[in-house]
Amino acid sequence: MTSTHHRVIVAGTGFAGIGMAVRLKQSGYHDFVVLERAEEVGGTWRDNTYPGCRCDVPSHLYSFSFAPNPEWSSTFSPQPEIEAYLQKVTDDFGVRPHIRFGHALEAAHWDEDKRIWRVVTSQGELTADVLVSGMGGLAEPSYPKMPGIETFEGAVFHSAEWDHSQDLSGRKVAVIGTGASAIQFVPAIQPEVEELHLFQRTPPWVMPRPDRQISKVEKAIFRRFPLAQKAVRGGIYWSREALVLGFTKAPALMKQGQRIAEKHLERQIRDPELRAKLTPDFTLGCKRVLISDDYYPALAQPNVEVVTDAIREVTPSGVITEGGTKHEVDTIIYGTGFRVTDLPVMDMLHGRGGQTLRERWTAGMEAYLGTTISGFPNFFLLVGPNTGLGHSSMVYMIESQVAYVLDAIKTMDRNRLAEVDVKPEVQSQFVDQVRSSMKNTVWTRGGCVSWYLDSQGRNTTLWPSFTFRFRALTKRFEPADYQTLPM
Ligand code: N01
Repeated sequence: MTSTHHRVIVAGTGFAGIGMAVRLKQSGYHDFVVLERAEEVGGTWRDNTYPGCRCDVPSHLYSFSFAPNPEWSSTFSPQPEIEAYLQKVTDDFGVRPHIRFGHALEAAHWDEDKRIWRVVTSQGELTADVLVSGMGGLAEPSYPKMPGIETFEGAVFHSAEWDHSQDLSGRKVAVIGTGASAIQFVPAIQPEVEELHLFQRTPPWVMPRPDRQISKVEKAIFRRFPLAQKAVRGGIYWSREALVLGFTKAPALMKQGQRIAEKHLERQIRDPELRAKLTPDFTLGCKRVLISDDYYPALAQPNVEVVTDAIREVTPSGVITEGGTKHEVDTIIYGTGFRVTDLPVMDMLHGRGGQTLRERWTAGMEAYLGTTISGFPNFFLLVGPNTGLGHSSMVYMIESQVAYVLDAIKTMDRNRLAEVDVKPEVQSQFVDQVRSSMKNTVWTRGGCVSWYLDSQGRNTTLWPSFTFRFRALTKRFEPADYQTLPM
């Protein structure tokens, strides 16, 4: 009979879950399972299949350090390539046999007596000494609440759940939202739809996209000389780290960036009225800076209308704005982002005394090093609070966290520890430092409301400093930071 108890359970198979699984296996751990609710790996890169979906971070950096890919086709890889990369890493590093597909994590309870996690999945219960969440921060689509939406008689779907059965040619489409997803799918669908009504609440800053195909010669060099690819990766990494200075310390640098974005808009949009609608009124960097060369040109096409009036209600055949204008449409597409500060895992996880993460986080999401939460022993949260980035590759942050978790598990083995629970004062001190470095940054003072902020206006999502600093902090698991209990 297969054992239902494991040393480690990892939930999710995006970059975080796969990265964790590979590093566990490489370190000689074999008694671990990875839960995946879907039937294939990939996380957000499996789910987001909207037309035009691609990465806005160069792929040489947006990949695992242990699995460089000399075959990336262009600077910013399209979604199918990234999804295929994650599948290949899964197979190349032999972690597929550890994955339980079709197993959705539904709840996890800390068993104080046995000092194990009781994990309830859609296929039954499993237990583990250590639980690692790799369920992601951009996994659950966020739907806006619009009066009357249930009466709409046409097709409705979200960018993260694209309905490929819908043929959009000749359709009258309402797109709601103008974030990173919408600016990619709007130019992709604009040529085929009859009318596109783009409902914009806040115009984003859009920079030119310096994309290009990677030549056969370059690929051959990367294959033959992995160090060359490493050097390119290093170059991209350091140029992006320099942006942190701009985001946090040097407004003059951000002004320079703003001028580039203004020129980009000016060059691509000739109509002053449309240009005015598309001009942001907040400081660059306050929201995620977007990159596109085809978004503005698509908006200048005659079948597109940019609607800046707020939405009042939805009727069976369209959308009515506050000003009373009715937009007759037969399809509504949400590009409204994700539940970032309202993660479903908050209700699933029950720590000491049965307390849920939501109850623990009444004063906002927080974790020591973005990874461990006092009252939730032996639990590690990848892509946790304040580990997100607006400027660089999340894979770098994930690898830092994975190394930390691995060191924690090794330390538990070495010191024969049954339980590690971060000390509340260690967590508070860390969170205080993060919060104080958030003061006077563009994210809180830039004059915008973004998904980086929670409902109280706290930035509980981004890492406010250099990523190499995060790596240094997560380099070693320090048992003195934790309340520990022996086996
Ligand atoms: O979502 P978003 P996204 N009524 O939250 C609007 C990553 N990503 O899916 O700005 C009307 O950015 C909202 O308006 P406002 C990346 O990290 C990466 O586009 O809040 N409008 C906004 O315009 C990104 O940041 C890639 O005023 C409403 C939009 O919907 C993150 O995913 C590609 C509304 C939501 O924008 C999320 O991007 C794509 C309402 N009730 C995404 N509610 C890469 O290339 C929301 N909006 C790696």
